[in-house]
Amino acid sequence: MTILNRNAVREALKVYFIMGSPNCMDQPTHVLREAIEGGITLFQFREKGTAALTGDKKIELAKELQKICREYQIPFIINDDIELAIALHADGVHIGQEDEPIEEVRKKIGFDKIIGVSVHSFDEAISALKGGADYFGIGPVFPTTTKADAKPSNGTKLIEELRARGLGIPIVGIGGITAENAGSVMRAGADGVSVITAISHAESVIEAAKNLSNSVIESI
Ligand code: FQP
Ligand code: MG
Repeated sequence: MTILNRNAVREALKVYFIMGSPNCMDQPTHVLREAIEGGITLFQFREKGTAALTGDKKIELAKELQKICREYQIPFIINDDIELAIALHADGVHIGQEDEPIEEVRKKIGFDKIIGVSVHSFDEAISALKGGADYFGIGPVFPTTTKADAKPSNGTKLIEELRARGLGIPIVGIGGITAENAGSVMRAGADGVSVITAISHAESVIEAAKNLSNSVIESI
């Protein structure tokens, strides 16, 4: 667990936007600015999939997006790439079950950074908690086509189970979330919702972020 305030992490998770260049219909820097103007509260740089940038180009884009986040004081999280997160002094990393073990990641990035972990079961949740996770990403709550290796959607069952069993860790739902169904994820016990497509593929990124943000706020 970081030395950062758990409730600050909880607050930041409300409207969590994830993207990389393959998700954007416009320049990623422009998409991020619009999403922030629309009310996102946290950003994850996930440069993955077909035509993803690598090497210096990936680093360059990460720096540009981080600069925008700093300008607006939105925490900047990096998906998977621990070395990049360390090099850029990112605010944290997000890791899944197939990524580096959380204990190793914590040793590398230190206690002043956020570590988010994808969990799909009660057992994975307990292991991640023991490893000092700062938040869980739980999904896919609804069907998604964004991630080729996504597991079948399981609704909000696991979120409800973890809350029923007394876990207070910040939780964000992910997978197929829209302004229409975000309320149900929040009512299941999540602290926020995470999206790629609902914002990045919207005709108006700013309006999409506003709509999602309004749904989340109205559900609290
Ligand atoms: N939850 C979240 C968050 N972010 C993610 N990137 C994932 C889940 C998925 O490693 P993972 O993590 O299973 O797959 P990938 O590295 O392809 O994204 F909680 F932040 F919303
Ligand atoms: Mg991963």
